[in-house]
Amino acid sequence: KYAFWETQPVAQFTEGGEGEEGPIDAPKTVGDVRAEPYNLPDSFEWCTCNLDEEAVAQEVYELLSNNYVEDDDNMFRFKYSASFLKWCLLCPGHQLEWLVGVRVKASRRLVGFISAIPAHVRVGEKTMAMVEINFLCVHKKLRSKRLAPLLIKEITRRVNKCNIWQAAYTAGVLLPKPVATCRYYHRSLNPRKLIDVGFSRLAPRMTMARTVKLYKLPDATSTQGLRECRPDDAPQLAELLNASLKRYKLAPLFSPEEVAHWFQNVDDVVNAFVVESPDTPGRLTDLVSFYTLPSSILGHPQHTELKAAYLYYTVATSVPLRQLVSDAMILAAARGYDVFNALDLMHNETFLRDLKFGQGDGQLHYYLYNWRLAGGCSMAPQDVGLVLM
Ligand code: NHW
Ligand code: EN5
Repeated sequence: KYAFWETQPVAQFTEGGEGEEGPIDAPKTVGDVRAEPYNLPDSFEWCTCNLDEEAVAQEVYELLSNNYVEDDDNMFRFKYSASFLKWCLLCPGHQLEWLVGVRVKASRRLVGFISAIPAHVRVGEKTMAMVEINFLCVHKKLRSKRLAPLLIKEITRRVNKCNIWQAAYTAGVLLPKPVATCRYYHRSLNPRKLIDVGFSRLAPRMTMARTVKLYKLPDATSTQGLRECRPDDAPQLAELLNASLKRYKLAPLFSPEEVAHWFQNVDDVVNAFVVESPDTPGRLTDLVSFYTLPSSILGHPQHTELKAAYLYYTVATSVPLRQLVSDAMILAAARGYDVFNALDLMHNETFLRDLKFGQGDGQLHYYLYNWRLAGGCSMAPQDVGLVLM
């Protein structure tokens, strides 16, 4: 069990409460890090995926569209758009050598990928320069050949070369050892389609007409002063957001430049809305944001794509969080989304029931690389203030 993960500096299932909070590996320097890439099987080669090149962005998009994460019943597969991948991976401070690909030598075909982006993440009292790892993918035809451990070791090497020793990542699968485990919740916006494609079911003793009525939303939002976030909001929004994230045990810290990047309005990629105080023009009091992640509907005769919004970061100071999220759902419904998703982290428990979210069948485990929590303990979903794409 876990032949690879047992060799890595991650908390193990077997350990008791002995460890101190802190790094798991003995401290190293950049000079200690292996200079050469890890050896791949003979027919493969490493590459750096420059997503600034449209053709390369398209290759990564196609690899993921055909081979990335599916639900437990293989009915849906995440379909991150090329523009989403560029937004996500070409963020402030990005390093092209952290967009690692594996190609077949003979054909140059891209068959593997993993990414890292820089972030400052606080765990308890300690804020560290880390990376966030995402989009690990091996082509379906090349599964179970131990390519994933090579991708992980190679990106670790490239990140260590930049003097970064910790990482955060999430996965639906159980690995040693989660720092937290969250649940997905789903709010139907287009119940007829969701039922048609098997994403949800008609509840017992409910008709389609009653279901459609149950999930119907108003046309207009209710929060006074709610407007699209603008680039010049970034400095004040960074203050507001960082202050709000202090409440959690695991949370990022955003620079104004990062806020300007992550909280933009780009159609079908990300949407961010702020509340500008109706009393004090220019003063920002609240934030609500969501990102767009469609899924392919596998093997359905009519429908091919599910359009999902995922709740991203929120800050509620002048109105209840439930009202901000309700307005975000109204805006998403008007923009043609089929479903609005959220995790049970941060303070999301305070609105899930009232806003008619239902628990999904998926989990999301949070992990840290080379960092142990005090006593090997994990935290509750409500202690998590970090959202990864
Ligand atoms: S989670 C989404 C991951 N991607 C997918 O699920 C896509 C569909 N699946 C695949 O493409 C978000 C393949 O099944 C993958 C595994 C590539 C997943 N994380 O090559 P082998 C992320 O991207 C372990 C980590 O034979 P395969 C986060 C597995 O337990 N490890 O399998 C990524 C086993 O190890 P074990 C995973 O099916 C975080 C080994 O891989 C994993 O052909 C990465 C088997 O390898 C997963 N999701 O390929 C870690 N799934 O110990 C970052 C399986 O059990 C760490 N495995 O023998 C930090 C690095 C940076 C540090 C910097 C300081
Ligand atoms: C790393 N950044 O399982 C991400 N999704 O619940 C990688 N279920 O959509 C980690 N199975 O419950 C990703 N409908 C881990 C998640 C992988 C994808 C996944 C789950 C999350 C999901 C849906 C569809 C299930 C289809 C059958 C689901 C029920 C919704 C229903 C709506 C009405 C009220 C009750 C619930």
